[in-house]
Formats: sequence, C-alpha cells, structure tokens
Amino acid sequence: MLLRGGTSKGAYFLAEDLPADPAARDDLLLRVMGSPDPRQIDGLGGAHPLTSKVAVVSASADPEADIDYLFLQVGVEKSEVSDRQNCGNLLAGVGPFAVERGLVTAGEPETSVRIRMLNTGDLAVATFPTLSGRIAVTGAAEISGVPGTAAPVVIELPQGGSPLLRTGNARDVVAGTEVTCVDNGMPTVLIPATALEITGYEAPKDLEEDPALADRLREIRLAAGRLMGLGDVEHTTVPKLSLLAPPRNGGAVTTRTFIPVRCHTSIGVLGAASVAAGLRVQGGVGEGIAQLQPTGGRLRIEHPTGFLDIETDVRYSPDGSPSASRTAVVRTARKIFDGTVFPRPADPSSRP
Ligand code: NQM
Repeated sequence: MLLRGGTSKGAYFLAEDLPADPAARDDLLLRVMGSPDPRQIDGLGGAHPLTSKVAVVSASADPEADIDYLFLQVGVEKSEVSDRQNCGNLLAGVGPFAVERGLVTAGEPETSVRIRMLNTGDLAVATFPTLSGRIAVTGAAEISGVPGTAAPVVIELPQGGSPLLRTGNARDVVAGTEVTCVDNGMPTVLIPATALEITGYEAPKDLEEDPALADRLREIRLAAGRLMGLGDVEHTTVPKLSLLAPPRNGGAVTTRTFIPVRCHTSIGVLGAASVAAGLRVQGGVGEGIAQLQPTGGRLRIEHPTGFLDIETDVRYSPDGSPSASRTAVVRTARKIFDGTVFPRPADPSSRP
C-alpha cells in the first residue's frame, strides 16, 4: 500500500510479504523503488529521500505493543537500504495501514494503536478516526507542507529512549563549531546558522547548491557522529543537522535541516522532537536564538514550508542529566494506492 505519512510518502508492506533475509529484502526493495537512479523512473520512489521510504509492519509479540514497525530508508542514487534511522512521518501511516490490513480491530469513532518502533525500540501510540471498521478517508486536519486537509493522526511518544544528550554535554565544539548533539528519537546536531555564515532563512535549494556549506556540514557531521557514539557515519543517514535561526513567524525557532545531504523541505517529526527537546536543554546552542514560551510544553518549529508544533517536556534528574519525558504531535496520513507492485527483475549478477 502506498500512503502519505505526514510530509513523506512510502510503500507499506506486511513483514510476511517480504523476504525474511535482510539482504534479499533490501535487494527486492531497491527494485520496487527503482533505485539506484536519480529519477527512480522504474519504480515507486519519488526521486527524493522523503519519497523513497518503506514501512514494514507486523503484529507484535510484545505485550506492550499491538504492532511492530520497521522503517527502511531506500537510497535514491545509491544502492543502499538503511535501518539506522526511524521515521516519525511514515509512523503516521502505520496505524491506518494496520487497520486496513486487519492487524488491529478498529474502534468507533477512533482507534489507538500501540506501535513498537523496531529501529530504536521506542514505543509510540497513534490515534486516528475510524468508522465502521475502516480508516477515515477524509478529515479536517491541516499540516504545513501538505496541500488540503486529511484525517488527523495524533502521535504520542511516551518517553525518549536513548539519553537526550548523547555526548553528555549541553554544548560540544566539533570541527571548530559550537553544537548541541541531541536525540529525542532522531540523533540531531543543532548548529547556529550564523556559525556557518548563513542566515538560516535561505531556500533549501540555495543551501543545497552551496558546495562550501556542504563540505563544512560533512565535516561537522562526521565528527559529531563519532562523538555521539554512532561511529563512522559517512554512509548512514544519522545524525541529521538542524541549522537554527531566530523565529520569524511567531514560533520558537527557524530551522533548515539536512537529512543529511539533501535539505529537508520541512522537517522530520522525530527531527523536530529532537530540536524541540534540544532547545529546552540548559546551556544548549539554542539559547539566545530560540524564543521559548514561558509556560506550556508546545513549541512551534518553523521550517521552509511552514511550521510543526511539537509538545515535549524535558526533565532533569538529580544527577543533572536531562531527558525527554513525553512528546506529542499531530500529523495526517492518507491512503493513496493499494495493489500489486511489479519489481524490476533481479539482475542475476547482483543477487545476494
Ligand atoms: O524525523 C526525514 C521525514 C524524515 C524523518 C529525515 C522523520 C522524522 O520527514 O521523524 O519523519 O529526517 O530523513 O520523513
């Protein structure tokens, strides 16, 4: 099934319909999506990382969850499939997909699905309208970056899994630049835009066309990845890089996020959750840039096509280390197509 989940789009599969062997599965998914090819002309992919995504869903054996969700990022130009990152946007479509495939029974007027996110081990709860056992096909919710309205999906992330500050510090200096390395579901490096000699309000396309910026970001990312305990991140999609500037439209902060080479046209859900939590870290690089409302957990993260509202609370333990205790966000999802995909035939010489 093809669904839009938030501001991304992906192919959703039942785990039982894919090969159990990861190498055979990845080979099949590359052929399904039409990779490697910058246009993905021979497959379902949309020629951008945000539309070259796969969700693998199954009933969960975990008593705390109804279903398991594995996210796979399928390379566009490269023959790579990665399970190293999660995706909160595709997460919005996982509950509706599970209802459509009969993995969970729909309630009336809404259904809550407990989802174990296999990439990180974290739990999410998604609640969305359902009617007569089916998902709502229309709705009144609107999110930035998607035209029109659709049925809302309320996503709750009860608590962050990994430590919020992966390096243990509110600030680190990497490649000569002060950053905050944060992880509230997505390892993200927060960088003041002015530290990179840009304003932070540029269009994604203009930022992508700046080779000096690309080199600098690469250098920061490789160093930060090591510092965050992620090892050599040359071939992985995490950490992401979020460049921060003061808000312009009444929000908390303006962002330009690299995922990690292309500049996001909006921002990822868990990426925004990590930015929001990072802004609440005392002594982080967001201080002096972000404007945090004195009360309430909701932060409006501005991005190139609008904003994303994230509710998140950061608490400090007696030893002084911060953690995110709860994160919530509203997304929308829409079923686009359900049917049979015909993958490009396997190249006998490249068979796993
Ligand atoms: O951060 C893009 C997206 C994402 C990831 C990326 C996401 C998230 O917008 O939760 O959703 O950072 O690669 O789909």
